[in-house]
Amino acid sequence: MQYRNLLVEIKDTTAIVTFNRPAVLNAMNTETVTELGEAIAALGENSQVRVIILTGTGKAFIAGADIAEMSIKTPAQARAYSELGHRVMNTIQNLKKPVIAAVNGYALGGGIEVALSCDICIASELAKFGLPETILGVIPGWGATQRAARLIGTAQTKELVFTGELIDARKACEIGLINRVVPHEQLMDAVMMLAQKIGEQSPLALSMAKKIIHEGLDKSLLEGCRMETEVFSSLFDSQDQKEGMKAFLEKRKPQFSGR
Ligand code: DAK
Repeated sequence: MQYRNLLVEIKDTTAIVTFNRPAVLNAMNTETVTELGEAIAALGENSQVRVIILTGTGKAFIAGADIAEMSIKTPAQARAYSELGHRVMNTIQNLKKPVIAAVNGYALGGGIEVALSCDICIASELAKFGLPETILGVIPGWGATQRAARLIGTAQTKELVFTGELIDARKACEIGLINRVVPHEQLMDAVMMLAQKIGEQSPLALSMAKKIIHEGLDKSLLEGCRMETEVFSSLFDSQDQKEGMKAFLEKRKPQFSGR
């Protein structure tokens, strides 16, 4: 796959998508957002790929939406831009495969929004997070007001949005925005190891777990637990359940087909 603003590499069962506009700290213009949606959809269909990692070239993960491009938008164009971003973030969130953000540097505005749409976020100790939209006279437009509020609560989200201040990776971890902080030079090794571990699990079980964790957020506890029972029992009709339990009893590693 060839893109102008992304590098895509597949190693074994893990795909690495790297935002690659270092001259503007990987700021996302319309073309980059479009390419991200296309790359994620294609990797979702690629049967070799079990886990996807998103990361950035240079000192940024993503320094936000491209302000130069955004500055001249009309309200109608801004709406289309916001809707495009939402479609792409939803593609990541609804993908049947786990997506990990490996945040190597600045994750600002739209950069946090990409990380928030991923399933797990691991950051370098040099990473910085922030939602600086209000100083630009706008609000986050690709889901941060909604996803961050659900993940870290309204108080922490309001502080990030209202002040626009950058926080370091440790603070981001403390407030639950990310999973873990690692030394900068160990970031990709740590994330690759995590991806490999996840890649060994049943792809079908992973996709169903991801789906119901997200769907459960919009349900009552009782409805969510009922949904879990439905999915749990339906998996007993799958090859992955047969293989996983057989492999355990035969004291060997399972070979999952994802069906
Ligand atoms: N857009 C465009 N260019 C950017 C950029 C950005 N977001 N961030 C950095 N750059 C460019 C800089 O202009 C500079 O370009 P040159 O001057 O070299 O031509 C180059 O990248 C290097 O940046 P700096 O020289 O500034 O580097 P420093 O290390 O000094 O500072 C910084 C790094 C990350 C602190 C600083 O660059 C910075 O503050 N950047 C802006 C960060 C920011 O405000 N990001 C949030 C963008 S707002 C919506 C849809 C989406 C969104 C909102 C609404 N709707 C449609 C409603 C999303 C909004 C955002 O993401």
